Amino acid sequence: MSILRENFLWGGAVAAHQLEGGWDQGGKGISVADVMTVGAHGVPRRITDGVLQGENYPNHEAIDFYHHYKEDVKLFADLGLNCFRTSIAWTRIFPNGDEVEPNEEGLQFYDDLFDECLKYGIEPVITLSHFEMPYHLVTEYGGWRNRKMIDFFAKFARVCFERYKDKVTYWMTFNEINNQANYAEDFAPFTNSGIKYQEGEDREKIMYQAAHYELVASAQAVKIGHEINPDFQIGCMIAMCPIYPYSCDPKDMMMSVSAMQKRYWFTDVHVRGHYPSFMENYLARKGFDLDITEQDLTDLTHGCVDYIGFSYYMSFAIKDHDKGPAFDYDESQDLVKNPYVEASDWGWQIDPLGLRYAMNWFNERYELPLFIVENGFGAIDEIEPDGTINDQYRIDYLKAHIEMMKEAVEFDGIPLIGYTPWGFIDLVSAGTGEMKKRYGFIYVDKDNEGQGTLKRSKKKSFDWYQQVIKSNGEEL
Ligand code: BGP
Repeated sequence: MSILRENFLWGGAVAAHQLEGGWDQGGKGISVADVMTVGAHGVPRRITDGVLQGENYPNHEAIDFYHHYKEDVKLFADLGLNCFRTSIAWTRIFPNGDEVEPNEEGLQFYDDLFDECLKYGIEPVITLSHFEMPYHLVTEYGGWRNRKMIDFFAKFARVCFERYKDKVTYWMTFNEINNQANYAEDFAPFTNSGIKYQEGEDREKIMYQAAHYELVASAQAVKIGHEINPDFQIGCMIAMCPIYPYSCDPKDMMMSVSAMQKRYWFTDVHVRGHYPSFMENYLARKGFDLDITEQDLTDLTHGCVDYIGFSYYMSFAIKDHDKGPAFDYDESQDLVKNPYVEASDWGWQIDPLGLRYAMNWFNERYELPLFIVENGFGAIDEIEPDGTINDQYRIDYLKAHIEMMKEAVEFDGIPLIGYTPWGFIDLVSAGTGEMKKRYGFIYVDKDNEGQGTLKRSKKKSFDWYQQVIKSNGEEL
């Protein structure tokens, strides 16, 4: 008997702009992802003023899933997946974002893709907005700093829900909506909200305004979705990196509470339909006079999510730096290295037990079903002379995390819907824009310079994950 439920969703996760390619095909418009720079090792990506990157720009072709999806879905079936998490590129449906009518060719592409999945018993799990809003909405409206975005998003959501109402049950509104809490850097806010900051602007205030509009848009989408199909399960998607206190000094402990509030209040609004008290006080204390209407507050109460989707890659630790009673969290100053865990080549602190901790944190706070929609190990894979890829490090990482996920179910009684490891087929990294940081069980022959045959092959982890699924998580 498996610890996990009978119909547990075993899948893999990707996002449209990181694997589809075909960036200018089928009537697709330009998205923010098409105009980002490629970051180097350890250097985050930057935004541009709409400069389309060079011919070999990784996500323009990506792994060309747009043309290879039939052969790929067949491989996914061979792997044994019963679900496939991807996103719908907003720019395939509304190329500019503000059109009256959607683009039929884009809608048809996802119809065909979902049909192909369903043919093999693979259920599509869909994120509506995964770091790729139409770039036109940025230049014309300033992205999510503009209230008009709510209507554009709600319309996009309605069109998708209506079109795919019989093919998709599990949806998510905004990928890692809380990433933009890291407003100091350019990458996270831009990808999430299409916001480019001007010199001298109060970034934090703008971020909270944008986040508010997104949360209202998400709530409206949830309501629309439930009206279209009451069986829909519509979740939020939170980037979860638990922030531990560095020590048992009460000040570190309180700092950790405060930091968790500042990063995860988005979940409070998604789940409970209203702002938590600490956030109301914080906004007032800062003097942020946001555009929040009575109607917005009503909308929030009518659009609570059905489950919590989250990504989990790493944990953080935090130290109080004599902040006084406010414990205002500043990521760049207050996060410290955790001496108890190792880090990946990209400095991501590897902490399997943190997954069980995170699941407990969500469960105690919200008592909603959880769905682990991203988890994985980014590494540079070496090809052996015989062509094989022996990615034991990836297996080790995932095995350790699945063990903790099972403990959370077995010992803590946490309701868990499924598990979809990130980038199970190699794709373009979101954080760096490169190909060389790989997560896949399926290797794709393409390098950082955009060269390669695009041939797919199985890594060692492919057979391992196949066995994990077959045994419903018993054989790790
Ligand atoms: C998450 C994103 C994904 C993804 C993943 C890995 O934050 O939702 O889009 O790419 O992280 O990150 P990276 O690609 O930077 O290694």
